[in-house]
Amino acid sequence: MKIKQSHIQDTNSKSLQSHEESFDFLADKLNNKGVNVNNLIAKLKEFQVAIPSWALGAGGTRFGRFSFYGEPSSLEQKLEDIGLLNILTQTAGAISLHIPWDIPEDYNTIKELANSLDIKFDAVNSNTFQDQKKSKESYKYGSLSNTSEAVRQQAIQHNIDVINIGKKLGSKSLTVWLADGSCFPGQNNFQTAFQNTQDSLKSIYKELPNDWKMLIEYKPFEPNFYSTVIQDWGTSFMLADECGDRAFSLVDLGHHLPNSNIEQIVSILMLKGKLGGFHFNDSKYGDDDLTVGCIKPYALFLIFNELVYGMENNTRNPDLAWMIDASHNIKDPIEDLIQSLEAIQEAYAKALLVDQNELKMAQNKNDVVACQEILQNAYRTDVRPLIQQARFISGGAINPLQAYRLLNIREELIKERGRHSVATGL
Ligand code: AOS
Ligand code: ZN
Ligand code: ZN
Repeated sequence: MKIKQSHIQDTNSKSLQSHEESFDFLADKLNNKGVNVNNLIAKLKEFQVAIPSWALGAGGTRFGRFSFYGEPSSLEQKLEDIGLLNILTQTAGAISLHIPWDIPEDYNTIKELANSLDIKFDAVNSNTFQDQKKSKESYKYGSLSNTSEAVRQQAIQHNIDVINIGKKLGSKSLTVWLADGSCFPGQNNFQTAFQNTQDSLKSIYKELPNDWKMLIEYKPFEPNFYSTVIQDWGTSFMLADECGDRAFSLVDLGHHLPNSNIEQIVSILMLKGKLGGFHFNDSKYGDDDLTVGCIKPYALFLIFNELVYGMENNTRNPDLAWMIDASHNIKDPIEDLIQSLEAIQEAYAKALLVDQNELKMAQNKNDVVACQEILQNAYRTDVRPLIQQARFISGGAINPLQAYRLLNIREELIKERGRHSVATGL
């Protein structure tokens, strides 16, 4: 299914007048405060978030999965869904492929399709957390950390294969998320598991093209519930540092123990030039993979405040690979992604409103109350008209969720794909 520009314009015409009124009101207020609104909008327009190839179908838990009608059942259809999301939001201009769930059958067709939809190939993700049918060795007791050399070699080779697939598509980074760890005390020697992982990552890094990055994701628990080899940002940092200049840490918002100060982690990684990637989601208990901003929007804003500061001040930190890593157990995946993209942009826009000079002055005077006011004034600003304006002038929908429903997109997808199509993924 394709949405025509005229369809978007039709839906926009319904809300254009009220949008213009709210935008003009906010722009005037911000201009009076000395904010350069055009700059802000240009930054919002530029900000693109990759959609993982496993996020277009219904998610699930270990208790089951409720499928969603009209799911994409091929990589082509997944790209088409991201194309729809991108034309509505103008912020989803990239796909992050998962290997082996989404290996292209015909590279040229996939590249041409992505090109026609204005979608780039972001990081490619390896999978050594599941056994594949044809695999000789099993990852039951770990992959890159395994005590068996043969298992480690298989996992290393898989990562190299993933790099080679990414090279054919124009990706420039490999994301490694390792499920390795142990379920019971005594099961693993922590030092051996760490050392094996370090050596395996170095072997993969050796095969990394010069213009590529390796992103090392950390996570405290799940699927292992006693220990995880790459459990936290410090471990990921050590491993990346040992591998070399093109290896970085990747922060997934759901991969922290309750009450961790994620904004501080982000800040220090950027200071050291070692933050390479970011997975967005929200959570209440663990790695819940909920819609971005649905539980802790203020925490997200504080994280963005550090990201904005880092992007402006830590010039040796590379451009970040942004990705949504959420699941949509009971929602229409496309609607959920629209909500996540909106929350990301909101947090980003609010962080851009923080007057960093004023904040620094208040910090230097130890004026704690003023510091809090500066942050909270930015957070309490309703920035939605700015985001809508950025989308509108890029050709997107003023209100993407409303447009998605008015254009009956899910109904059309069900007509095309039926009610029982199933997407590959978790
Ligand atoms: C797992 O918890 C991680 O968040 C991964 O980033 C990702 O969801 C997984 O690698 C799927 O490929
Ligand atoms: Zn993740
Ligand atoms: Zn996760």
